[in-house]
Amino acid sequence: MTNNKYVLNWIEEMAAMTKPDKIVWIDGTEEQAEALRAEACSTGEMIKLNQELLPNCYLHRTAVNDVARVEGRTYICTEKKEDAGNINNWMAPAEMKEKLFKLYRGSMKGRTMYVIPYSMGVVGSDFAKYGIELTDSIYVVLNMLIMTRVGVNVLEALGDSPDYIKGLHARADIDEENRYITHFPETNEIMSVNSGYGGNVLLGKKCFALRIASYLGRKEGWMAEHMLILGVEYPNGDIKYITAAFPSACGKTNLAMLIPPAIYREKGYKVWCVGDDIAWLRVNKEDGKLYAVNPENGFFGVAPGTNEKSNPNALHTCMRDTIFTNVVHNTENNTVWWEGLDNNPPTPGNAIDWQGRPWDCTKFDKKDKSTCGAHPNSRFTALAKNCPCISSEFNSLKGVPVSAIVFGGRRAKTAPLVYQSFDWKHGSFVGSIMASETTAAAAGAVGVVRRDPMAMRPFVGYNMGDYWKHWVEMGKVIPNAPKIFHVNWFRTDDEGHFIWPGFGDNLRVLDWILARCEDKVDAVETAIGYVPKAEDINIEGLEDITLDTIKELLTVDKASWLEDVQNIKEFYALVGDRVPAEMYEELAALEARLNA
Ligand code: GTP
Ligand code: SPV
Ligand code: MN
Repeated sequence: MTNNKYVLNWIEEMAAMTKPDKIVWIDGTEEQAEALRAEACSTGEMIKLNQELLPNCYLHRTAVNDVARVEGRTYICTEKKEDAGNINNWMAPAEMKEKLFKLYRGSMKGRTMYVIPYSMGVVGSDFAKYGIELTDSIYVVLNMLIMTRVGVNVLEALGDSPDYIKGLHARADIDEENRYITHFPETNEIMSVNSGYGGNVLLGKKCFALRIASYLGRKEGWMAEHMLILGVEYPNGDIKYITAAFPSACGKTNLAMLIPPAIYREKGYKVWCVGDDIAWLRVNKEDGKLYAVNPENGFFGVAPGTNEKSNPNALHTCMRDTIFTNVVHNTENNTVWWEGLDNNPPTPGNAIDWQGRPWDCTKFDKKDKSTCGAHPNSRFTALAKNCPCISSEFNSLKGVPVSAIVFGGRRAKTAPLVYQSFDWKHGSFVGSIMASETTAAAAGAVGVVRRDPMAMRPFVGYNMGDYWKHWVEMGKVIPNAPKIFHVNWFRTDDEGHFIWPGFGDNLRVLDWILARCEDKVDAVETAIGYVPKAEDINIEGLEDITLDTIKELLTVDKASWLEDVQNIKEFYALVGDRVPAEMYEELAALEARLNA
């Protein structure tokens, strides 16, 4: 399919090491995809679901030990350790490759190596970057066909150039002790072994579009961020765009596809989704604004909790052309189910859980995750073009102009519903001090507060301190920079219930944010930033939420913030000596304001 010698030589080398029985090039045609689906079904790798209810939908179960990203086994391999920084795991490239090559050697014997030429971004656009993933997994091929733009046209666009990201994935033995997700940003390489799960193996996503791309962005003067992109359409037809960075499983997909509350819908408000996970941002020379594109082609969304009320758009998106991973199989009608879909789980005898065992929904206990039918990090892989609210700018070559950047985390206390930073530098600081309770999206304990700067802690492909410096520097070259905000949908009351209704009602907060961007509404200056006047958050039509609730949600408790400041100091010390001076200035200023 190509004469590019950089591509051909590399594939030859990788095949000589992994020893596949054959090599198949993925051309992006429907015929080839269909043949692969049939093959995967014949071996049990995938299950074809009810084609009347769920046309072109399939179910896949991963190994029980392989259900989420593994941050402890994710490495940034730069020549110098300082360039990866203290937040990343590091190993010297030569040492890591020696270790990996042993695991790869002969690992594809008896198997097929698939060659996937793919593009992150619209093929041929200024934003686009190309990659080739070699994998021995049909599941990976079929997911990449949804999540990225795959095909011969990518190779045509690449031509004779060596400028592509090399990705090698082998399932090997799915051995968690020898699982490695490794990145070589200095040589544009990604190597993944012993996993078959999502972010570990769909190398275009977190590995390329965030870890490698963040490194390239710094080198080339742009940004790769863990952000959704949405457009709010006003009754007069104006559309304003917002990007938002929340940690994994903290609400990006939900916010990106939100349906406005009735009182907004009746007035004519609409929300359009441009992306739900990753944004690539560049300064536009003509108007000096920051423009965003979503480099992906689909959604790899969290299934549990997705329902007709919380996220109808996501639900409709995954009613066709979708691969479900680790959800419940309803064998009565050959469909799928997950916790929080509806109140009708498949009855005992008709249900297979995510581990492939018979599942008894009557034994379900909210407090015991082991009784779940679907894994808490079970996912759907669905095409963006099937989303009812996909933006008409989804395939735009130049992207959409960003009015506001929103950071957010899962904080039971401390962080108010929303606040605005004083300026870009302070906004970068606000991003750097983000914290959130951990979720099931990564292996490890759930519900522990940890600092997750810009929601990028697991995804920055270089030194975190240098990344913050890049943020500060970008502010100086964006003449019409977006305003920066912070939100928290997850404050809880004394019984641990979320106070704010969230989901569609989050538009009420976005409405205030955009009004601030247009200088249409006042705010109260506090130690941490500008907070809304309670009466400026529209609560019309909300049951149970009064002006007092909003006041409570907006309180800034100085004592808990001062506690946070101590924790931030420790975190900055951990990040190390490349934390930019600007961040320490902001931290000192925050502490002084809190003590004033
Ligand atoms: P990744 O795909 O892992 O990056 O996750 P994400 O940030 O896209 O998170 P997603 O939108 O899938 O939401 C994850 C979980 O948060 C789901 O269980 C949602 O039901 C829940 N959630 C999302 N938005 C809200 C909200 O506004 N309020 C509350 N209380 N929960 C929410
Ligand atoms: C995340 O964990 O942020 C995800 C899922 O979006 S994964 O692709 O597995 O990283
Ligand atoms: Mn994500």
